[in-house]
Parts: sequence; structure tokens; C-alpha cells
Amino acid sequence: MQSLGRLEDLPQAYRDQLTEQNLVPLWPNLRAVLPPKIPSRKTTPTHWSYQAMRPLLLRAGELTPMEKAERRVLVLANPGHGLEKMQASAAMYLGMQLLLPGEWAPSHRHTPNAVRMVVEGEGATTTVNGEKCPMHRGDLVLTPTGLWHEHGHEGKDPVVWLDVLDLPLIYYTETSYAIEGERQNVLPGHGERAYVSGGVVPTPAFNRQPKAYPIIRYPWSEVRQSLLALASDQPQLEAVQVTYVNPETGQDVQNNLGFYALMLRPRQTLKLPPRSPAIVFHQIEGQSELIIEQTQFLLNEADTACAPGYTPITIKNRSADTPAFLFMADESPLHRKLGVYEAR
Ligand code: GTQ
Repeated sequence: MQSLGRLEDLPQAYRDQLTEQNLVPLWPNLRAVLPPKIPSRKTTPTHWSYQAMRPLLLRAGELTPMEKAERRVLVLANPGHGLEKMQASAAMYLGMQLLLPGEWAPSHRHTPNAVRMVVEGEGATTTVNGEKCPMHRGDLVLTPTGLWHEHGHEGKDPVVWLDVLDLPLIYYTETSYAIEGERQNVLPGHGERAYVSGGVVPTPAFNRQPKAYPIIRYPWSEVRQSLLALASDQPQLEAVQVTYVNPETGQDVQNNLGFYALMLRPRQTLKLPPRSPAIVFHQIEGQSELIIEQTQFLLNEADTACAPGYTPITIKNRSADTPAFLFMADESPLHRKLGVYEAR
């Protein structure tokens, strides 16, 4: 490939004139913005141990009261982006949120899309546009763009969940903002009860009126059952994986990020092809070995890791007799919309 002229090759007086007019020559920067064959990625393979994080999160509970935090969260920041950027990848933000018994995280709504993956503790709820969602280990609760949400805790022990947001993307596009609200009135009804399996959707007054977000809470007990049923139904199937979808459309549950649950059979090794989106892994049950190109991580229960896009990934269940279960998030819906989605 031809080497291009450098900035230093230009006379200083000319460079000053360009700067004066807010102009920049492309050629010294061309290879940086259009690198050959594969994008440059700041996202580096990163692992966050829950065992290491947990005492620090509980300490935040002692150091910072809710009134001073609003959301008491330790952000899982990818050092490749710089910790201060609070990004796991180009489009994904990860935070571990702590709510203590009796505490309340006040109602607000914002442009970024969020989901909660419950990690530990019983008794917390998230109320989303009036729907009060219980939170049990492994449950996925959606708080899509624009919907009111607040968190409460009526249990006895600390509750922790993983927040996954498209905040870096929404912030980058200069569209990120929040509105504070009043405590919500709880309304009757739970999406996950109306949209039971069996391939039927509610049809009020003989007329389907699809909601944008028909299911807010995806209970882990049901998702786990689906994975076990899929695995036993198709013993030859390699990737025992399900996607969290909107049952009205069959499309991904949210606009920009995709969410999945994966089961690894005992001792199974699964190779994922290099694909354009970055991926987040969170171990719900069991223990896995995650190999991202040359980097190897051991994922214990409740550990989280992030892999850049365009990278081959291998994941292994360490157990010889029990399945491993993982939650995954990625940037596939965004990449598909942008027309840049690739699997190599
Ligand atoms: O729970 O609403 O981790 O607004 C970051 C921003 C959680 C939340 C985060 C948020 C929330």
C-alpha cells in the first residue's frame, strides 16, 4: 500500500493557514480513519470478577447514600477506551448497581435504552411505565428508550444487578438526556403473563394492536427451561442459544443492542466466528473458559467479560456434569441497521 504524505511534510505557514480556516488535510489521517481490511478497535478483551467487585460495591453502599447517588453503580469500564469514558465497547455501557433493603432509586426516563440482568438478592423490583417487575437472579428487565423506570427494594439482603445500556452510542450521537419524574402509580398487568409461549399474542377487540415493548420482564426460570428443552430436543445442535425478542414482531427486544442466553453442554467447547459487533458475556450459572484471540479468562458465576468485534472467540464449559448458562449482549441490531454487520 502506498505511503501517504505526513502533516510534517507541509510548510508550517500553510498548516497555520489551514488551522485558521478550520481546515484539515485528509491524507495524513486517511489510513487512520480507513484502516486496511479490519477496523481499529479500542475495545480490548476485559474481564470483571464479581468476587473482586462485590466488596467494593458493598463499600459504596456504606460510603454513598442513595440521595447522593440516585443510581449507586460501579461502571465496568474498558481500559482500551480509557476508564473515564465509562464504555465497555463502542456502543455498550455496563454498570453493576447496588440497592440496599428499603432503598429507592427515583423515577426517571432517558433516551438511552437499558436492560437489567439480576445478579444477586431477592426482593427488589423495577417499575417500568407502571409495570412492577419482580427481580430474581437471571431475570432480564427492559427499560427501553423513553420509558419511566424506578427501582425499589422490599427484601432483606443487598440486591445487585448488571445494567447494560447503549449509552456510549446515544451520548456519541449527542442525543443523551434524562427527565426526572414522580413516583409511578403501579398498574395492573404483566407482559410476560399475557404473552405466554404457544405462539399466541393478545388480540383485544379482534384487533391486534402491537405494543412496542409487550414484554418488560423475561423470567430466567422460563428462559433456562427453553434452553434445556432446545438442548434435549436437538442433541446435535452446537449453539444452544436463544435471542430475547419482541413477541409481536419477532425482532430484537431493543433498537440497538441484542440480548441472548447461551447454554453450554457439559464439557462443551463452542467456537464463535469473528463478527463485527463487540460482545459482552455474563456467567449466570457454572464456570466457563473464554478465549478471545490470545486472551484467556475464567468466568466464574456472576463474572462479566467483553470482547471486541472481528475477533474469534472460543468458549468452554469447565464442568463435566452440569451445563453452563451465560447471558450475552451485543451490537448486532445496530450494525444491521447501519449496514455494516459482518460475520467472517
Ligand atoms: O438504573 O436507571 O447504570 O439511568 C446508568 C444510568 C443505571 C438506571 C445505570 C441509569 C441507570
